[in-house]
Amino acid sequence: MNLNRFPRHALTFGPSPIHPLKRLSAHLGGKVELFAKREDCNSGLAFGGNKTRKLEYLIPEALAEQCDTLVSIGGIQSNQTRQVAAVAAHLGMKCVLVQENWVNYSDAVYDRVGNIEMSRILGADVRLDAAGFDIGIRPSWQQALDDVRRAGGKPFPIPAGCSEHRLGGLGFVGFAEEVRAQEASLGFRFDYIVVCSVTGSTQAGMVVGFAADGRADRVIGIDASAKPAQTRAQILRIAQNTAELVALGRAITDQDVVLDTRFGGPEYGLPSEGTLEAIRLCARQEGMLTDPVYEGKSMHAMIEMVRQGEFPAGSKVLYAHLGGVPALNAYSFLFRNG
Ligand code: 1AC
Repeated sequence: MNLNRFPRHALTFGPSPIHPLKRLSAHLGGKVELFAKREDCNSGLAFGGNKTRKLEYLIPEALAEQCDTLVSIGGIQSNQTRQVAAVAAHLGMKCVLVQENWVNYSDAVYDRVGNIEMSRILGADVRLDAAGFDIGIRPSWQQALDDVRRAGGKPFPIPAGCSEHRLGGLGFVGFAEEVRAQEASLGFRFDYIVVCSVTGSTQAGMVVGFAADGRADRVIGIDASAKPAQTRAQILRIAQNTAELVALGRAITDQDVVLDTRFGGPEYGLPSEGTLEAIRLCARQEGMLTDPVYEGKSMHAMIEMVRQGEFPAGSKVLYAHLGGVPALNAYSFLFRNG
């Protein structure tokens, strides 16, 4: 496998930290050791997150092609679009963001605070669109690309979550390599890696990266799309393409993709009671914040799997914290009593 032949433009601080979740592990019975790898604090660019790691491999192409405008898409409270806006500002590029109405939820200021507020402050041209949730290629985004071209600009297309981009899986192949280096200094290997999945390239990259040491199916994806068939198909397709790109040396098959569909409901962007309980428990045991759209769902899954004894005693489980917390402000009503 060869990741080094792909140019990388540094946008992160370097390896994101790994630390134990000691109080949460003890609270859940102490039979399983939980750890977190903190992509939520991987960069100084508007709080960073998993997309910043992926963009490190897309940006060299944008620069080589002399594009002047990054064009991306997500929901109103998209983390992707906030991270693209920050990277555009950092590079002195323009940014157009399509924010579709992916979530059936509206706090009074849902379209004013959190991620979207930051994108506006970062100088992006933010365009609200009424279309509902869909992780595929969207007409609104293609329209935004055409608008930039018609105005004489050169757009660089960045699909939702960077996922449908040819290079979108590379960042998280690098994540696996980084974990291996960190394991060497920690002196142990993680038995499972828990990760939230919606548009697919985060898990796809990890599946390829951990396939290199036989752990592809130890990457436990937690669906947060509540449309798991589409998410699963996208993870598999991106993983297969990424495996070829990096010359993994073996094909990725359906058996390599583990996607737990129990925790994504009731809908994309809407938390269940379990999500909310997990957010509060993790915050109160560890001082670590998660959000109702992504990380609260994967945290709920990990907690429930420990409670149900689904990880063998003695397992070391790595929770990949992908970011997402800036959306919390948009859900203030849910937390009005803590
Ligand atoms: C859905 C891509 C996604 C975001 O934050 O916009 N994770």
